Amino acid sequence: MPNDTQISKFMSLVLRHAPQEAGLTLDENGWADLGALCAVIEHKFGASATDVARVVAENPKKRFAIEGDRIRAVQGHSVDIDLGLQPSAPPAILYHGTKQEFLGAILREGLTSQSRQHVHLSKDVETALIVARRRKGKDVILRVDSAAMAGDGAPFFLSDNGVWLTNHVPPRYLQEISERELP
Ligand code: HQG
Repeated sequence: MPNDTQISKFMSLVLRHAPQEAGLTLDENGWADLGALCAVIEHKFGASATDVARVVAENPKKRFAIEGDRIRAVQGHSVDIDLGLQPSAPPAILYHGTKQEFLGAILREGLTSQSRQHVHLSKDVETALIVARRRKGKDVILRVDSAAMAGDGAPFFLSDNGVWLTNHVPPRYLQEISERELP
């Protein structure tokens, strides 16, 4: 029996990046047909619709949303969809967890969305550290002056699972947090 993490990873792949891997299409807001996704998952993993519902409900980061007979990922897309999020006022400070190897480029160009639709920012240092630790190498945590950015007109969006999203963070709003300040 596959574990929930394998199913969840496959769902992230399909619903954020490559719906064609499951023969699915996403609508302009990122929704896919739940029944069709469950059929693919049943075929691939031998898991039922009940298993899919459990993966969605118990996902530690609440990555997916089900509405009636449709499902979508709540953030993290590389495919061009519109989550329909309304801009909202961010906390004064946000954080971004990354790696030392990217720091030079980030301080030159700012944070850019890379392969995703948005730059992802965390509400606290602890969450940013978890994001940073997904990759090998030395962790770097950046403090983002989101109050100043918002004051200068940059839009911020809060995803349904609590990730702050924006388009680009120019270097002047970034400051590296020194190691001794980290938890
Ligand atoms: C870096 C996970 C060079 C950026 C997490 C990051 C998050 C630059 C990497 C979500 C750069 C992109 C997203 C620049 C940014 N030059 N490197 N100018 N600007 N970078 O995975 O923020 O588990 O696309 O620092 O929890 O790491 O998928 O973004 O290291 O919320 O739900 O380029 O993914 O959520 O990597 O992570 P990513 P991220 P899930």
